[in-house]
Amino acid sequence: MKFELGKNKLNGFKVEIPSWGFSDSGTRFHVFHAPGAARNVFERIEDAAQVNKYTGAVSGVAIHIPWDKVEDWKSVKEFAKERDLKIGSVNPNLFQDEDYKFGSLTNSNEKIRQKAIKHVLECIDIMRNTGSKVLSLWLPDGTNYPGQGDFARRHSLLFESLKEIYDALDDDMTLFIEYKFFEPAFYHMDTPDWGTAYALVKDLGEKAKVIIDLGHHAHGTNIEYIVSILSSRGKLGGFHFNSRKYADDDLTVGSMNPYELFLIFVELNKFFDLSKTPPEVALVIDQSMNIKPKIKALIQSIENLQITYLKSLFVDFSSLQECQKANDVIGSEEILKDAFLTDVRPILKEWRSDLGIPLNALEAFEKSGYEEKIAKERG
Ligand code: PSV
Ligand code: MN
Repeated sequence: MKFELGKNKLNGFKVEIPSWGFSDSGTRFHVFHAPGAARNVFERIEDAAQVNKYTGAVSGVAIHIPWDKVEDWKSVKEFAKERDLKIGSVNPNLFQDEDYKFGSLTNSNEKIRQKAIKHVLECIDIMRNTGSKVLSLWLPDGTNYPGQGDFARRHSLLFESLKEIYDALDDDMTLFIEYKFFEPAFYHMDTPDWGTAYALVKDLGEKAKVIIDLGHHAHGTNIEYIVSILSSRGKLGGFHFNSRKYADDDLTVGSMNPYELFLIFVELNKFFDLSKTPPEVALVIDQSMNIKPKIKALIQSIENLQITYLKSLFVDFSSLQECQKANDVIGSEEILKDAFLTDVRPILKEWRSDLGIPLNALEAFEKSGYEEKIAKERG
């Protein structure tokens, strides 16, 4: 029974992958060159199509502006469509400009604030031209030293700037606010946590929601709790999936803490049907594939997500509620563990076979020769 349900759910379970995942990346110490790394948005979409070919689970490609900037956005939309893909969320970039040294949307200089707002408005135009419905905003603003800025004043400047952006959205567009507790600023961040992000999106209005990046919390933060509260208040927009050991490590989702990822899906299932199209929650991967081959790393990430999602479907919720009512702590935990320890890989395999895609995605992609081909063509 669960076997069939699992396969049905996988049909609609789709993940958005980041255009920036296909380009050269590194640490703050060095950017590594990967043979065949994509050099422009078209090559990134081409590579994303490969991930889709071997997983059957890509909903679209998230883009970052100006990294993906082109003159003719309609051609990008067409190019993606021809490959059965959509342009997903549009991510403005407020962290790579000299002017933003002391902040972007919160800068005390009106001209710089306007420049930042203008950039985000340009992103909204790109959304119109590409058919994207989500503006996904991460703000690097903050201060490094006590006394450097006035928290409340910066907060109200931030709200004013966001209001201008929010008012420019079309009715069917959503604004996601992404929080992060540190980096690039180290004394305070202007959107450090889900509480601040929640206050902002609540005051902005219905079209604003919070996006959770799994790498953006302090050690020990209970992320599944955040998922539950934001969802119950109708303010969870989506995820940036990755994994962390220490900080914002941007490692492969599920690689460090598979149980935490499972518990997040357990909470999500209480509020959303993750197999619905269009998705009720945006499931986006935001990783840095510095030392792994990029296309393979994304195939592996999607498999990790599919497996975790399937496991979460095995939770016996009615028994769990009974145990909770009876304060049966061990019983409750055992129900979760039972689901987590279920080997769901046969379901994934059978689903793949039904779909007509190779049973072993990583092996099939490796044998396809695509990596060698792009290494030769792209240098
Ligand atoms: C910031 O660390 C972040 O998570 C934001 O989502 C950015 O847009 C992305 O990383 C860029 O890599
Ligand atoms: Mn992110």
